[in-house]
Amino acid sequence: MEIKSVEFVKSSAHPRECPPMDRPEYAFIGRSNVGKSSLINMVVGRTKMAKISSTPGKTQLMNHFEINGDDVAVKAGETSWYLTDLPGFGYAKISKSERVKWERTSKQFLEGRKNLLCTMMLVDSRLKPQKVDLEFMAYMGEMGLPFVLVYTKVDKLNKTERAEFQSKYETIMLKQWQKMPPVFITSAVKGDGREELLSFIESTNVLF
Ligand SMILES: Nc1nc2c(ncn2[C@@H]2O[C@H](COP(=O)(O)OP(=O)(O)OP(=O)(O)O)[C@@H](O)[C@H]2O)c(=O)[nH]1
Ligand SMILES: [Mg+2]
Repeated sequence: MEIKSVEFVKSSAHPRECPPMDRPEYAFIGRSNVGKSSLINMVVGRTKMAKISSTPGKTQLMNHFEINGDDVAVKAGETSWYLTDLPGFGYAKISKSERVKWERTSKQFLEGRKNLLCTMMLVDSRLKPQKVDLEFMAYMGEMGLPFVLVYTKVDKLNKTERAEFQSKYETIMLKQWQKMPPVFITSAVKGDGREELLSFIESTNVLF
């Protein structure tokens, strides 16, 4: 699928402020600093759509981006869709009340957003499987929320390290799951995984 247009729609503090649920949506979720905003920029082919920072906790609101907006999409005979950048979790320096608020808002968003076809669960390929990530996937599984697993920053690993990471992650996942969810191996720096993510989205859009 070609990205013909990208437009920032709005930032929302609460699910009820989010744009209408009138088209397919994909949300990027994961720990602070995992690379959600960077990956969104890489996928849409813009360097500065979603704000990036080396300080964790940069994205505090839910940011909706409209891809191939109606005019363009209608012409091409495709649907327009949303990419959503969600605030990161698991940042050690935030207060307990902030953490509780994040969890409540995110869960309300995920459970109430009927047009959300899939959540992209990002995990950092430089770290060993993190408890909060595994717990969050368990929650999505219990709620029946579809998700895929996205390994980020693979440009930091060599070929052997990548293979090791994948096999370790799979071993841990398979203790909790009967089978692996779809996996995407990505680098926002090198562009790895872009085509794969876009073709996944294209084939999922038809389910809407
Ligand atoms: N080497 C490398 N660095 C990356 C990659 N993706 C992101 N980064 C870096 O990781 C840091 C965090 O990236 P962000 O995209 O802001 O992460 P985020 O998940 O949106 O973070 P929050 O908004 O704080 O939750 C930045 O310094 C990025 O430049 C990648 O694929 N490779
Ligand atoms: Mg961000």
